[in-house]
Amino acid sequence: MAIALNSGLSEAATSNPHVLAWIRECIDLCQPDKVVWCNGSKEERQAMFEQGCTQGVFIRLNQQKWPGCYYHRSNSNDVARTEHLTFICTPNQDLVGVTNNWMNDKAAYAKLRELYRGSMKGRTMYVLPFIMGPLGSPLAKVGIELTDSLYVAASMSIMTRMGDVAWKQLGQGDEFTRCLHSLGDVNPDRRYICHFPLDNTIWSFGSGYGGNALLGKKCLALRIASFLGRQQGWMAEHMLLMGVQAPDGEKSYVAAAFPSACGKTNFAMLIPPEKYLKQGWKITTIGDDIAWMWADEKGQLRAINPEAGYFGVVPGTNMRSNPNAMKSIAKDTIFTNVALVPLEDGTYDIWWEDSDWPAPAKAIDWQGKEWKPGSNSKAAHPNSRFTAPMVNNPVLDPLANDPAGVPITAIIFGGRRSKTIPLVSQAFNWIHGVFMGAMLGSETTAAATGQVGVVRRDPMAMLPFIGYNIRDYLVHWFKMRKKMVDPPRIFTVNWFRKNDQGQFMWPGFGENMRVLKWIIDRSLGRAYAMETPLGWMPRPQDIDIEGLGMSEKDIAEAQSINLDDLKAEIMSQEELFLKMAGDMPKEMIFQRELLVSRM
Ligand code: GTP
Ligand code: SPV
Ligand code: MN
Repeated sequence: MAIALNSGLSEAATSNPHVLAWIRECIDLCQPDKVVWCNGSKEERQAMFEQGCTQGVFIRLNQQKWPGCYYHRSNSNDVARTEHLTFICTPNQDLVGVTNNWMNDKAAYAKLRELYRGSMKGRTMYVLPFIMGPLGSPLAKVGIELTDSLYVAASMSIMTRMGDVAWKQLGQGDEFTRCLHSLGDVNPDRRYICHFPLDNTIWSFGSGYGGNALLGKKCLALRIASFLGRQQGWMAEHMLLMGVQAPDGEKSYVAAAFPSACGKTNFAMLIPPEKYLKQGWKITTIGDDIAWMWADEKGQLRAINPEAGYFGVVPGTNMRSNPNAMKSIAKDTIFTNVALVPLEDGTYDIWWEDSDWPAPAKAIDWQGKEWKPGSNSKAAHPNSRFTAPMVNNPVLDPLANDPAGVPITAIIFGGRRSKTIPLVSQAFNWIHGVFMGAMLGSETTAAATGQVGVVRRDPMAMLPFIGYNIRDYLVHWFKMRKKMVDPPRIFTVNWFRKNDQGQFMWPGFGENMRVLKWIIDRSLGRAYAMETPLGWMPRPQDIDIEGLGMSEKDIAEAQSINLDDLKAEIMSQEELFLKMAGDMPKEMIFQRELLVSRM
């Protein structure tokens, strides 16, 4: 990091005229005191932490317990994605469809320009050149983020491949996503997350929170990328990617879309039950949040993870639920909005609900207020997050950096549904699978502001992330089928179904391996299933329950379909049909009819 004061472009790390012209414009608009060109090195990140500690952006954690780890507290009005302040900006509204907030692009530029004007006075502008995707991948994309947040700069250097690699891939070309970010005064009334897909541009103002501010993530790798993917014939999805290795060495790769805070990170790092470990089963992680997928020249769907780190939910993470996540966050990690625990030697520990440690006698909560056990509030924000480099993950898949990606055997959709939706079912075919994904419903979580726990339709777990018209998005899913010879089998799971006593009917986490095994076996044509209105489902005896502590009857209950509940579900699916009205692809209408006939 060029810490030395320098204004503007004298220390530019590139001679690319498009980059220089754009940065010059942004400097003129935002008027930072200085400009720092970042290279993404570990030394640079360390320098950012040091500087952040003196500026109050970071707090150094106890380095014996948390080596290389730092704490950051964001503004308490700024702790989750703000979907109502997120816009797709185009000349006409039809490009963005009925599920996105739209602004006319010219109007949006004009409005935000006034906010950016002088917003970096007295601040530093960090220039962050990054690549989304493994180096050399046909899908890898260059982005450059300009930000006045040291937290964003340090986080992006964990979450992306940053530095010279990006300048090299870009060369003298113009193909990069222009990402402009300013904290402004972190006022929700002046907060806008604007995407200009036609200009490959993102303007984010007034928020320092992850998905709103780390612009390589949801903004580029999902909203802009999904738009580009549709034009170029590939897919950007809100999916984890995992490897499943059988005892005989056979390796399968699975992609799974669950809405925000519905279990992707946990599933991607799953540790199989004892019995499976003894047999030699092994799960490895490619990615925990985003997948880019394309069909190769043989008609095989392949996927890469565009990210290089994990921005994961902290509460609930512990050695029982997710030991691999605990190991991933043991060093070189940023913790945002968990509770701080002052230690006697003047250093800080951290704590969160459902962690491995008993609640501390005294802590400072995510809002900076004193907290004691019995305080009527959470110490850590339910959407507090870790930012950890993926190289920390003990089960990182050897192909995680492979530019050729991994071949996908199965695609899984899953929501958080306390009622109605069974543990697992398989689509009859690709078109039915797309319908299943499009009808995905899930109870809202703390990952976005707004009410928590209400069921909403979240097509492919992409509702907040489709960067264009959902009509065209669904058609794109159907079209992708034509590029594939033997498409992945498609499944729906629900780890979150509850009984009448309000307890989870399925233990989840590592035990999800048992369902995953059936999914792999089905995909490879070697497991039994019975036909139901929802699709193919395992009989209770088709799910391995040895050592699980559940009976076949319990499985049957977790799998049961209540016709009245299902009718209500189908009625609530109608909502999306009405919303899309004449825009709903005919495949979807037919699938709905078929579902009703199967009832
Ligand atoms: P984002 O990062 O927001 O996209 O979330 P995610 O999909 O990666 O979700 P994550 O794995 O962080 O899990 C979110 C919450 O779901 C945590 O509180 C977990 O404890 C809980 N969870 C994850 N897997 C399971 C499961 O199999 N069963 C149950 N009951 N809870 C789970
Ligand atoms: C999500 O909300 O799906 C996340 C966290 O993965 S964020 O990066 O904020 O989008
Ligand atoms: Mn996510």
